Amino acid sequence: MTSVSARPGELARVAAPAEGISADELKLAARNHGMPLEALRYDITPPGLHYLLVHYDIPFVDPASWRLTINGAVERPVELDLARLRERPQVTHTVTLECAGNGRARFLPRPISQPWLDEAVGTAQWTGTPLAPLLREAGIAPDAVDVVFTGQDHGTERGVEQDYARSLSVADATADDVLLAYEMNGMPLPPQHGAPVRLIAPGWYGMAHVKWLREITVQAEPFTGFQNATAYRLKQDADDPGEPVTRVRPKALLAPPGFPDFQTRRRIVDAGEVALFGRAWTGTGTVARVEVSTDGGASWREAELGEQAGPRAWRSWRLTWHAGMPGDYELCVRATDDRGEVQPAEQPWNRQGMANNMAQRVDVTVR
Ligand SMILES: Nc1nc2c(c(=O)[nH]1)N[C@H]1C(S)=C(S)[C@@H](COP(=O)(O)O)O[C@H]1N2
Ligand SMILES: [Mo]
Repeated sequence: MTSVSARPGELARVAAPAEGISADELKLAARNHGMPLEALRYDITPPGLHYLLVHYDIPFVDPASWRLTINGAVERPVELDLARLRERPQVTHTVTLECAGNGRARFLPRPISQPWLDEAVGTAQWTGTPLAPLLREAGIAPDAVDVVFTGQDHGTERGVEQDYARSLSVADATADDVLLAYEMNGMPLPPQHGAPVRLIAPGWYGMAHVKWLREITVQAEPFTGFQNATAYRLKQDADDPGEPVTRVRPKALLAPPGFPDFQTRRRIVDAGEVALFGRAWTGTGTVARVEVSTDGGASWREAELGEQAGPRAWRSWRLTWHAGMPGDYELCVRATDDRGEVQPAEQPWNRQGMANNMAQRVDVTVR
């Protein structure tokens, strides 16, 4: 793990060619769990099965003394407690969240950080109050450009001590579907998911959905904090400022068919008709198609698409596989969005292991 003596702004380390997962990475992986992929079966991810990503510690926040301040380039700064926030108009959005680092451990060489494979995803019903009317009441200054969301959690990251903070542009922060959420699946937010209040920015990768929110600052200058300027960027090398990571790229996942081998997670199915089921999502537009290959990508069959609970929620897909000859197979799944963006077979590499939406591969033995 990076030490506190790291040079501020230093890049994440990249693993040497044969370097395995270290105890430091295992510490991260044991804290930040993924969604077991069999939970793709549920429209709404049941409590505890939603993936979890916490950069520092889960802060202990007393909901009775919690306050949210809205300040900076506004005409009338606002301070709200939880009761006043709950009195405001209430809406619920069903939203699929995916960590921008999902798929990081599949890059070669492997950027060292939380080593996700495919499982950093989940879908919840988020209830809260829309942010845009609150910001309008505060009176956004005409020259404002960014809105910074700051959490209560504190730590150091690559030598930079900070409270977790991320910004959105004024336009993105005032989109109709952006919420200050205080409930998840009809219950008060659990501690690990941002209690008592978090931001929900539907369609954005996970890092934008700031948990344990304590302050919203409107700025007339672009935000240059660590999580925007350094961390969540698509970089090639140490000197590359990189492009920002923003909205979720299209992705499909297969709920694991048959049953698993304990050690390898290889799937075992009986020859004959195998019902394949999964989910697909995207942060922009809609999922137009899901395809499955059982021959290593040589040929593809189109799955049947199901319903989705909201514009930014995953949708189900299904396909019957006629598994004939016993033997080992590699199943491959890919989504295409309504603009024709297809999940790639191989993801172009980036230095911090971000936004990897290469097509999932699942090892299956037909017996
Ligand atoms: N305050 C704060 N907000 C945060 C984080 C964090 O570490 N601190 N992690 C972010 C990241 S990287 C992700 S992927 C999502 C994860 O949300 P979840 O744990 O509710 O699934 O929260 C985001 N919001
Ligand atoms: Mo994340």
